[in-house]
Amino acid sequence: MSAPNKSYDPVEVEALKPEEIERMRDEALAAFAAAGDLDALQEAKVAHTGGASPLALANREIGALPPHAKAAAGKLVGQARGAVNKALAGRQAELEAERDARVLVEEAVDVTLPHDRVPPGARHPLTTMMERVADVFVSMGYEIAEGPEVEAEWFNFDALNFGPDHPARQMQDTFFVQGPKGADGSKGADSDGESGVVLRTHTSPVQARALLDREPPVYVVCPGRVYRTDELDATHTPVFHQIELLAVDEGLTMADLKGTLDHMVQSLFGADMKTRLRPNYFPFTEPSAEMDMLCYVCKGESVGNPDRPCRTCSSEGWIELGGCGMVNPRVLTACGVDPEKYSGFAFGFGIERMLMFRHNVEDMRDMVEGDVRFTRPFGMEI
Ligand code: FA5
Repeated sequence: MSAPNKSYDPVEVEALKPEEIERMRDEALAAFAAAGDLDALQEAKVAHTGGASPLALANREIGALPPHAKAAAGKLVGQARGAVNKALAGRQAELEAERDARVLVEEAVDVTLPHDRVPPGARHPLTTMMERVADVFVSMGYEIAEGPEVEAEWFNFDALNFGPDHPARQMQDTFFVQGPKGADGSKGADSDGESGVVLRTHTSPVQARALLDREPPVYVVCPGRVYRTDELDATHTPVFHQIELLAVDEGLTMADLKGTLDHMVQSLFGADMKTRLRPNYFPFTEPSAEMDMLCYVCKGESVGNPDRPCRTCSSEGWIELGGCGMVNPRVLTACGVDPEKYSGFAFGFGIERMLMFRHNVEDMRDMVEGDVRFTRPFGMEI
């Protein structure tokens, strides 16, 4: 800043000469106009409006002027600074608008591009099928019951009236679980069946568990995974799923079993469906039956009709579903239920087989190989 002066004219102060102020203003306006982007404008702003800019320095000179000269000089500098700030704001708005327009173009989203390259997961159709069947019974008031897959031989066989020499107990049907080794490293009770522990071969042991856990009346549905030493082929797998139903109450008869089976197939396959029973044998039901349902595709019309063959039932009119019967009184007794007072019915069937005929799956191996090309057509139900 110049030294205080009392008498001289502001035009004699170099920085406050009108042509100097004009030059400073014009230089600022030119710098703003030349700024090509917001960064360049920011630099020009600091240079021409900041504390060390020519106009700011000129403004400081005013303080040293004699009072009579301050107003005119202040007006001159103020007008220049006003013009500079106005130009700055205008250019700022222009550059921001340009940037916004550019971003809209550069960051545009092509909504026609393929999406979901990583498809969401979904439950396996076997799980969905099993829950769909269980839901039929849950809606009738049945309770879901579960049991362990590594099961005591007693629950899997003895409680269900399998005799000690029943062929199902043999190693060619049942996976026995090796017992723990002895403390001295000796071989533990092993696959000769001595461990008394098996991978359950059916869901029927849950019947015994449910009866021991509850007081009658008992109405339970038991979905779950089971194991048998079957080879993997088009119609068998060593690990598969069953769903079991057990009802124990006073006065239950075969008619209740038949009505329940009919209700199940009607809920799953349509109102005009029905079931039929054929005599069979299971140690834990007496009498026992094999249950078939009417073929839901041809409704029996393909039988003896070569013009209308049916792939689903091989033109037999009926599809085999599983086993059923009235709970053997010996099972009730083994589970602490009085067979004089209570009776019950039970049935069980394979979910894989149901998925096969319901969806025309020709090879059970497709269900276990985990290829999404098999599961995808079932939809992405979660
Ligand atoms: C039983 O397992 C009885 N526990 C069913 C039962 C329950 C009868 C309650 C009476 C009362 P079975 O061994 O037939 O029965 O098997 C039932 C179903 O499991 C068969 O109809 C079939 O659909 C399915 N299944 C059996 N073995 C296999 C296998 N290796 N792979 C796929 N499904 C199988």
